[in-house]
Amino acid sequence: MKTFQRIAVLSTFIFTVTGFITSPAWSHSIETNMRYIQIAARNKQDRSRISNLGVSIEGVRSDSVWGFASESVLKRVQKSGLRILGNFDFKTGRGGHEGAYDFPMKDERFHNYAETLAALKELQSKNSDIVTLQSIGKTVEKRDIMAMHINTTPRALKDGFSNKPGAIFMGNHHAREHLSLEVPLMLAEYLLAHRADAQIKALLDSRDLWIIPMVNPDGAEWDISTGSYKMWRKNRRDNGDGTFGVDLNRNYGHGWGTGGSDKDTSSDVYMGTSPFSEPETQAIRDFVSAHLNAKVLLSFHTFSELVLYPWGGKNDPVEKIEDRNVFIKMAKTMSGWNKYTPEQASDLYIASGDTTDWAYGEHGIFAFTFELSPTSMWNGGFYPGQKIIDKVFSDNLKPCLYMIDVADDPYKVLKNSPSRFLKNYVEPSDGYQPSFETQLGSLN
Ligand code: 0X9
Ligand code: ZN
Repeated sequence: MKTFQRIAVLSTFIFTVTGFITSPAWSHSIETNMRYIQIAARNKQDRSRISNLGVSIEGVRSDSVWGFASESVLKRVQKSGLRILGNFDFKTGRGGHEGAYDFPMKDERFHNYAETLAALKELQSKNSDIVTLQSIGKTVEKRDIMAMHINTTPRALKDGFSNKPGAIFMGNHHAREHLSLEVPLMLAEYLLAHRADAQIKALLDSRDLWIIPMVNPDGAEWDISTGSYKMWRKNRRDNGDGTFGVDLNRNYGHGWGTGGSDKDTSSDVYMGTSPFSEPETQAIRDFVSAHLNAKVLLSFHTFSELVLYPWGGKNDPVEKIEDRNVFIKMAKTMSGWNKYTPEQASDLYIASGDTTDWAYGEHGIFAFTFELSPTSMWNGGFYPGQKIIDKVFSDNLKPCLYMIDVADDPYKVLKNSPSRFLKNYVEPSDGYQPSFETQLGSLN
């Protein structure tokens, strides 16, 4: 496009969409203090109200709008009581913490930090008899790392501790792996939406569940901070040498720094200055160490469609044969549902300092990494688009329920010990058979 055409088109665009036609200061406003803000809005009445306050609405989503606001318009919106979800400095690309950033419109179903908090809060308030939310620590940039606790015993819920067998699910250690947040969040939604169904009720009644969907909110927000993805992986530690970020999945303290991680601060697999140097991994360490009723743990990552188990930091197989057999049996069983490839993590590549090596190595927790869909970079890689979300969740629902089911005694997967959640359970001939194959068959 020729320059003059570009100017003509641009000014038509600005005059049309910003509503500053009558304002002599419009260009000045845009140059200086114009904010690009996101405001909660569910219907056209909400949108009209926002527009009447002087916001030029540029993007409409099902739950919110994005638009430009000058300083004075912003003040008006703040006074109005409308919920501001994002507040973005259009000129510098920098925003305040909460919800300053967002996904491109085509991926609006993905949850940014503010939306994740809102979704968790909504689930909690609708199920306040069995759900609490707590911050398990702050990130480098002082965001809360939120954990959802689901437990049907009021006392356990109040204390934050339980003697029921526990299962821990987490996501989004790596910033750009946004799908790894959606799956545990949807798991929470699913469990709570089906809490009255006999089998889910039996699981909820007898287990202590923790869901930490967003371990690395700083990184995830950074990845979406400009409206186009940055391919960011690490947290947002200022390394003090012009580089940023530590790879949280190289920062755990079991076999830290013994391979597949880097001392070079600019590396995407930078291990940090010491084991657990990062507040995010400290938060997970302290949380898990305080909840050793947890017998299983699942850390979601993307992508490649894999079910991985320790060790990841060395080639040796898990030394205790019984444990090794549990890992293999569980991995194979879960792969039967999601059709991913089960393997020891180091078969993929050696990487020391990951979550699952630490959880198993320090606490004997049967800890798995799932590398969710897609299969490859050519099929979307880290940014496969929102269309994939529902399928990936339904592929992984049964594996998640199975993890919860076996949390009472993971060794039962090696025995002829039927799940007590099964109504029409048929004694298997060859070890533990997961209870959900027939019970939840209709979910597919
Ligand atoms: O490298 C990682 O941290 C994980 N893959 S990802 O593409 N999501 O970054 C895999 C971790 C598996 N563990 C080991 N191979 N140790
Ligand atoms: Zn990852």
